This record gives sequence, structure tokens and C-alpha cells, in this order.
Amino acid sequence: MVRRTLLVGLVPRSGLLQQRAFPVGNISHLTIGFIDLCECNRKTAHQDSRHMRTSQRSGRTDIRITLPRWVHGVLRRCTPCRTDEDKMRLVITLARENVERETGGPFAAAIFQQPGNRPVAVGVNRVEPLRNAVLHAEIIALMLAETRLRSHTLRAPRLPAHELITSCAPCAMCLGAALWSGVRRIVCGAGRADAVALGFEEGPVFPASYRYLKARGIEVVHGVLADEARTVFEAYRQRCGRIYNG
Ligand code: AZG
Ligand code: ZN
Repeated sequence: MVRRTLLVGLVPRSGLLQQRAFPVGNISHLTIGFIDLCECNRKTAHQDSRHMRTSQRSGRTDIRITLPRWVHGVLRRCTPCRTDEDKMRLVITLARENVERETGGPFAAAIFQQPGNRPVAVGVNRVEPLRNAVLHAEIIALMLAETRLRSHTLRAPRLPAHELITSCAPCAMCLGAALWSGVRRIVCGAGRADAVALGFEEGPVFPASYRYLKARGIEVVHGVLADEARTVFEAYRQRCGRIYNG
């Protein structure tokens, strides 16, 4: 069921979005072909399994991508993010909650309009709970932003610039996705070496990869609140969180 009030805290207040009357503020559940992108996991486990049985009976395979329910609480409480540090604090909070509530790996990300102080979309790592290797925080944030803005590229002429804020430097897959997404800026907290030290495989990302992005007009900023971001990795280690892609 579509709830009309849930996402008020997520809605960019910019004239652009209101003027175009995108229903971004009213949607808690988005369906795109067979990919069901849900911003709020309101279904019970029982309903989810019924959904799967229904899908299998009809000979289809549906993919349901959900953010945990608690994310909305964090976003409702979040004050406007004016600086890179404010935005990073938000994604670190999301990453930490994801670890403490055991809803995924120790990573979170957000997409902001430039300028803009409320996230257009956020993501947390959902690889293990949803049994899907590509559900890194950055991928979910990018997919939700593109869906909400109704554009496969965040570089469309009708759109303002967008930036990706991520609690850890993107892995090879997410760096590629960031390039294709059209974001103009990437801001990273912890570094690749921190994720690797924890045991994660981050794939082939080289200095040349960043030079490539720079040549495509994407600015990359490293190490924003890096110490704080690393404490989430330490919390994951202490809880013996699984290294699902090591
Ligand atoms: C990861 N690295 C980043 N940056 N983000 C995620 O969600 C990841 N999952 N595994 N490695
Ligand atoms: Zn990734």
C-alpha cells in the first residue's frame, strides 16, 4: 500500500522537483519492470514469502530491493546537511545503524543535489539480507535517485548536478556505476585500504581509475571524516560481521 506521508523528510524542496510535480514525495514503493524498488520495507516476512510464492507460480522472478524501515527514522531526525562533513555524518550514521541493527554490511551512501541540503536518496548495504551481491550502498542510492528523478542519468539537461556521498571509497563496481550515473562529484569517508584491511574485496580500482573519472568531469574528494567512518568498520569487526565478498 502506498503511504503518503512517510517520505516527507526525503523530499528535495527545490522548485525544480515541485514544478515538475514529480511524485517523489508520495511514493514509498516503486515498481520498475520486474525490479521492485521499495523505500520502506513494510511487508512482514510472511508477506514477503507469499510474494515470492506468487512470483514463482506465475513463472516470473521478481527482485525486491528494500531499505530497512529504520532508515526513515534517521532521515526524519536528520537536520539540513550544509557541508560535506554534515552529509558524511548522515551516511556514517546510516552505516553504523546498518551494523548495529544487523540489516547489512558496514556501508552507506547518499545522493544530494548540488546545491541541496536534503538527500534525494540514500542507500545502505543490503548484500546479505537480500542475497544479492550487487546491493552495495552506492548502487541502491544511485538506483533510488534515478528512479525518483525519472532519469537513467543524473546528468540530464533538465536536472541540476548531483553528488554521491559514501561512507567508504567505492569498490570497482560502484565506481563504474557512479560514472554511468552521471554524478559530478564523489565524496568518500573511509578509504579502500580500510575496507580491504577489514577483509572486503574491493576489486580493481587504480589511480588511473580516478584519473579517468577526473577526465570525465567528476571531482572526487577523499577522507572526509575518515576516522569516524572507520569506527563503523571497527564495530563490524567486533560483532564478527560476515565478510561476504572476501
Ligand atoms: C563495499 N564497498 C563499498 N564502498 N560499499 C559497499 O556497500 C560495499 N560492500 N562491500 N564492499
Ligand atoms: Zn561497491
